[in-house]
Amino acid sequence: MLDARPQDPADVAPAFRAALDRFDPARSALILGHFDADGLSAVAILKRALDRADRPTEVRITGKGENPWSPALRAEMKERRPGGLLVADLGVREGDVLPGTPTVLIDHHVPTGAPGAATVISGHGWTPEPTSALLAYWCAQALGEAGDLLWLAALGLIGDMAEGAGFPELSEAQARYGKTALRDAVSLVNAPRRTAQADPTPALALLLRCDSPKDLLKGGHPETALLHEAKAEVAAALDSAKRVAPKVRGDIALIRFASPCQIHPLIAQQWRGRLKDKVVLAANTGYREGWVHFAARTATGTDLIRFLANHRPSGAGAEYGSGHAQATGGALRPTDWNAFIAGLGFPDEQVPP
Ligand SMILES: [Mn+2]
Repeated sequence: MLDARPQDPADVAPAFRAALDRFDPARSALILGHFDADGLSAVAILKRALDRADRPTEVRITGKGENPWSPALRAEMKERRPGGLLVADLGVREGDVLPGTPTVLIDHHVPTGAPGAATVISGHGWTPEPTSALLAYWCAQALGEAGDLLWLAALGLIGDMAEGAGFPELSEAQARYGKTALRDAVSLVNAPRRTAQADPTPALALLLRCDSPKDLLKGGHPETALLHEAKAEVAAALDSAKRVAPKVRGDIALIRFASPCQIHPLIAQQWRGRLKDKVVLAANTGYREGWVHFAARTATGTDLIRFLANHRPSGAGAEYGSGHAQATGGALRPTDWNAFIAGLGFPDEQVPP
């Protein structure tokens, strides 16, 4: 089959335009997005661009442990009967998200399957690799002038650590809006999704309403205070998890703790710098009832997606081992966690089923 997916930035707007033309104009398009800075910024760009083009939209941000390919979310989407689906920063997985509904996947993670009839706008494998928000910004240009949304694309790039990647869009945004303001805005927008409640609503509201990072930080919006509270909650959780000593066996370092906050990626990232010759696993048994969530990072160059595939327990689902070769993780039921961690040489790290 002809692979018409965009191969460089200039291909993105035409591909997006062609996909939108297949949407049912009589019904709202549903925009789904990941709850981090890159995902939320991508959603805000798409919604603002579609609003201006007088195309009706609804937004659904995924919460803790949710993904569009799960039966629960699929049932919810089916109920909404959207005229089309825009799915941002949530991966490219096997099968149609909602069979029969025109779908665009805007993403940059390693694809884990063929997503049926969806239009795929993925920056995965490009050099440099655009994040979802930058791809969304290029998509928005298919609908008209979008220059005022550039700061949102920059938030996504900074949020996903693509600051040094060399995108001219980022340099331009930094010159226009200030490096510090952009970074501070990312830090605030990223905070709510890491809290126990994981409610991204105030962050998204600001991204939809503000006209610059300074407006977001200092515009007197009530949501800004909520983001500061979220940041304080996460900082406190991080503070106690930081004191947990890693257990090292062979090439693997395990840091295990229990917190309702999504701090396992931060802990893994932190130890990655200190244990440079290890695969670092940060496991959180308190994030979601009935699951062990973990983040994997390494400075060794090991392909972690392959590493996890080699150690995949039988019951692992779509939430296991996707993401990026150097930044991945997963969520496992206790039985699967127990098999997984024993297989890695930590039989004493089992959790009660
Ligand atoms: Mn992203």
